[in-house]
Amino acid sequence: MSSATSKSGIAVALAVSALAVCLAAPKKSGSSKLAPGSAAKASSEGQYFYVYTEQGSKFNHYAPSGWMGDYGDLKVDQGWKDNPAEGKTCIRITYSAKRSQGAGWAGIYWQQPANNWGNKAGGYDLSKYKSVTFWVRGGAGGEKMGEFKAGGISGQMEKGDSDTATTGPVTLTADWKKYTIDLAGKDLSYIIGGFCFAANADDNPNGFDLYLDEIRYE
Ligand SMILES: [Ca+2]
Repeated sequence: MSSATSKSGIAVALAVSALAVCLAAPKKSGSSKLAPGSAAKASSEGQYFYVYTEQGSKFNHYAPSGWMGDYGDLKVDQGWKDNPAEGKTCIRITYSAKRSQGAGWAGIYWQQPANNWGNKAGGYDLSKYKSVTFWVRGGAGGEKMGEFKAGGISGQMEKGDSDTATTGPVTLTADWKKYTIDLAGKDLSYIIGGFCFAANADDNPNGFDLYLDEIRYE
């Protein structure tokens, strides 16, 4: 991810983030089984395309393999059991802000297949989905994220993402909140970078704990 790409993405997203980011109360997934013979609607698993729902779930797509910037400042636990948004586990990402690689920022791309920076075939056609949503909270509240993003890997040998959308800067709360990135009008025909977050050390000099859950295309 070049800084130029990232900054232009943030600038565009700032204009729409007020509309695109909506907050909602947590809801537990209930069974919504349809009676036999009713209209052929997707099951609760089928209507969503998950980046992450639970540790080891067969519904997970993409791998949190694309560590960027000060990757030595990051730790990832995909099976954090304390206070997930839904189910039994969420993701905890710890950022130390120690500038291990001298970049002053760090982030992670969820990729398909793992470590795909556009240098190998992969990805998914997500054209039928209208948004990507996720639950997020900070360990203390007040953590400043540079952005959360879908797509945006530019591609090297093969091809990169067909489009991108971002929240722009987000300040976290200690309580779970659901964010929605509107994907209307986006070309989602080839997405190798299903989800991404990035934050910088200047905004978070003491680092942070970041929790994510139920990252999915809807
Ligand atoms: Ca979960």
